Amino acid sequence: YFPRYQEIRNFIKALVNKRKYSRMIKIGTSYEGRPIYGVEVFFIDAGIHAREWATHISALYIIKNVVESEEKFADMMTFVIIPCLNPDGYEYSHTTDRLWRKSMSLHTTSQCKGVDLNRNFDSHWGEFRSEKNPCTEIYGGPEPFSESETSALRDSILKYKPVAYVTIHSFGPLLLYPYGYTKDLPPNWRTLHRIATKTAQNIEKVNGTNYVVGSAARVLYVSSGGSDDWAYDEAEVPIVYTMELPEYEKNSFIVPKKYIKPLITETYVGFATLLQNIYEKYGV
Ligand code: 0X9
Ligand code: ZN
Repeated sequence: YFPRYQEIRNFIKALVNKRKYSRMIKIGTSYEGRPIYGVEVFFIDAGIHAREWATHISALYIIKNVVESEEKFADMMTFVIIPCLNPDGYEYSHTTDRLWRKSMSLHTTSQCKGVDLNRNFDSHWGEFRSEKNPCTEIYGGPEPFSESETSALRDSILKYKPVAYVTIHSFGPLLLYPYGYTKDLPPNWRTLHRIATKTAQNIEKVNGTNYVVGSAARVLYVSSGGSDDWAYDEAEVPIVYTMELPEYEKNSFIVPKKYIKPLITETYVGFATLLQNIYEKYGV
């Protein structure tokens, strides 16, 4: 099932209490005042877009496995996993509008709420597939980092300087590396492509899901202001992916309950493959 935000909070609190090495961190506060939590345990976020419910549960499953595993994950790397970057939007998608995408902030005299958090980062902000009209689904906000949620993520990435940043979205299945704002490829795209291809192969072994690998702008569309491009260009994180989890009904964010287990299982295998490859390349 799909937990409400309070349940997400209780779940990770109970998990981290079991282990000495992991603790819960608060990276900031949402517009409506909800604390945004992560577990300090590679840097992953989920739920930038409220309605993408496949993402929150996948991140929770990764947290659970990392914390409970007998493998010495914690010795390999420090993890920051944020299961719900947009708690206000997530709650709203439960209570009021299942297909809500944005944050819940109100900036203008307009009645329309919400900013598309994945258009609000300071990377070619407002240039492509981003709207100035607050009533649209892809409103980029009044200025870059106008949102508490995106600022919290920015500050946290700058603080932890992760070697890898994965942002989980839906739907795909796609494993995308920068750039989103241009069809040009980034300097280390061969490495990014190789690791992504291995990851896709391992995921396919689980349930046969076929991830398509490539740059966001080439495989999906050109859009700017995304967290991935900002992390790569501005925060200089060398390994960056946007993972678009599979769709289970055509063009839908709805995940029928019977697919939850196969989904979180294969996503975890993807995470483990990425981790292994990143560790081999950058681990100490
Ligand atoms: O448009 C987006 O923000 C992402 N797709 S979604 O359907 N989940 O909304 C894709 C973002 C890919 N990255 C960049 N364009 N930077
Ligand atoms: Zn998304």
